[in-house]
Amino acid sequence: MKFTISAMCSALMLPFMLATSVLAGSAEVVVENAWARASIGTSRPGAAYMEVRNGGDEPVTLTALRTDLATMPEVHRTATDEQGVSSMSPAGRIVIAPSETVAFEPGGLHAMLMQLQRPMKEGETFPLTLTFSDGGETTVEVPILGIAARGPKD
Ligand SMILES: [Cu+2]
Repeated sequence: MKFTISAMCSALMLPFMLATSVLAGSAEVVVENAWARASIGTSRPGAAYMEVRNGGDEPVTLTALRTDLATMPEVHRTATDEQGVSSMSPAGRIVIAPSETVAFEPGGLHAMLMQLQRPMKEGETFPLTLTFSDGGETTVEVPILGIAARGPKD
């Protein structure tokens, strides 16, 4: 699955720069292989995974997430310490270098979907919007897989 972006936001905010910014920055970001696991109800947060590729020739910075599925979506990073105990915390801004792909995957970066507004049901999809520091946004439609899924190709 492949989704391309709308750079409408940056175009609206910077009309006078349009001539030079049309194919720059977050407009060159492509989100691929997005997926999420079904949830049991809404009491626990959900998580979504994807690959975010910067096809441009300048760094882009992912600053925030937005979705109608969850009131508080946030980029988290899971880390495992020497004792094998894993924990997760907000990852902050994610800088993606030119031509680089950042993977959101189980055990690493993930889109934490806190305060779910409805259960995540297998077979359904939800829109997830990635917001970048240059004002651009990318919205991807995330398919919800089974509760035990480990990736989009399982
Ligand atoms: Cu998390």
